[in-house]
Amino acid sequence: MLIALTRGVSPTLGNCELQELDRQPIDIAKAIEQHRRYERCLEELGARVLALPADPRFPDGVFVEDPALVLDEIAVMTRMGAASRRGESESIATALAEFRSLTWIHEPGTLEGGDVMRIGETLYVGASLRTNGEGIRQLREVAAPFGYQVTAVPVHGCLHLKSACCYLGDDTIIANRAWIDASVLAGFRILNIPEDEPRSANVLRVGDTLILPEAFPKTRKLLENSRYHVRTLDLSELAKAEGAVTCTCILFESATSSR
Ligand code: CIR
Repeated sequence: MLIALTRGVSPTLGNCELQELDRQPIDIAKAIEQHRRYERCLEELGARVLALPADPRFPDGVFVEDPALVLDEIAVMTRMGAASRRGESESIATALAEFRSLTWIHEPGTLEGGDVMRIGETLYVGASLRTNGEGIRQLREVAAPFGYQVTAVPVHGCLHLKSACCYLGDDTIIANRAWIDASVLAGFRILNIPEDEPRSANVLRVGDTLILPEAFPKTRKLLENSRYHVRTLDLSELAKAEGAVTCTCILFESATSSR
């Protein structure tokens, strides 16, 4: 069964970490409603939503993608580059321990789940301000016994690798080439996002559907013209916290599998 692990929106979301954006007031009630619709969308697409309660201690707790990377065989608990967020890991670890054995990234390594784009047995990992070389090295070490290769991708001008590119399946990646050197992705078909929608490369595939914020109509058209089935959601308040569609859940099959 496909599980989507989520966490409710913290009432303190307005104090979130920000890297590339200026702070704007966030309407918490609206953020909660938008997040609820996001969870409903995941359910409609066939996922069982496992929702952790909001935790006022952690403004960014809703962005559950960053504290963990769930592979088919194990879960890697990351050590987030944003120190204010590290306390989020405990409850995520407890939830994931029901499904996978856990392994942890240790100091001085840092790694955030938003920096990891998995394509088959390759983990592309953003070398960003949140993920350092030691975090990438440790991930390579823990993932290698299960047959994964790790390829580092320098990221500039955005928060995470998956702010710059996401895998859509069928050897296709949607990307903002201004933020990554796309030469490491040679061999894939690259869909270039429209220049005036630079934050639209963060797209979440669930089954055969792509979820995209409704703020990106040109990107929607691009995807639909490429024959993808797209669902859009209003995520305006989470976007002010530098979040988008992949960062707000961890999607994984409940059973472990070895490949
Ligand atoms: C942060 O800066 O950590 C949060 N405000 C946003 C995290 C978004 N995470 C993601 O895209 N994977």
